[in-house]
Amino acid sequence: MKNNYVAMSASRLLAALALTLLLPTLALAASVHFSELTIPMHPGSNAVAYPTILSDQDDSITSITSDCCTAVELHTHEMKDDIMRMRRVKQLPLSAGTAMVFAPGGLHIMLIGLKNPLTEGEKFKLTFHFAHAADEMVTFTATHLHDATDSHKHGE
Ligand SMILES: [Cu+2]
Repeated sequence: MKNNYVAMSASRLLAALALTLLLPTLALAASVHFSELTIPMHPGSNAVAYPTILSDQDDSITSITSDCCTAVELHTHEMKDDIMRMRRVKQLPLSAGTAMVFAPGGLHIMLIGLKNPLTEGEKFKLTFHFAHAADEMVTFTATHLHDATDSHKHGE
């Protein structure tokens, strides 16, 4: 049992090392990197995604398209008259080397009018369009979140 654990740690260390060695290569291969590609399970006909996006160059996201729903919009939140409201962001600037972090209560991608109800493990292909970089098709997966920290309302 103990030996097993040690062996697993060693292979994890090797995997981490391999990833570190690979990263510079990946950075050259693509100019925009995406992570946190999950869509929290959510009742209703809308869904949200909170990716992290890192661009190698100054750029901006001009639109996002998908055939999974009626529309895909970039939203942020702002306080107005003590009420938190969603505001649509038409164009999202990305600074070279600075990760754009989407998060509940802040920036989010909204999938409006899902064609089918959200099911766990379902894949969503979203195509990001940029001012400079080439279009990037990214796959998100619907995932059940165990902590209910998302108090964000996405009805209607
Ligand atoms: Cu929203």
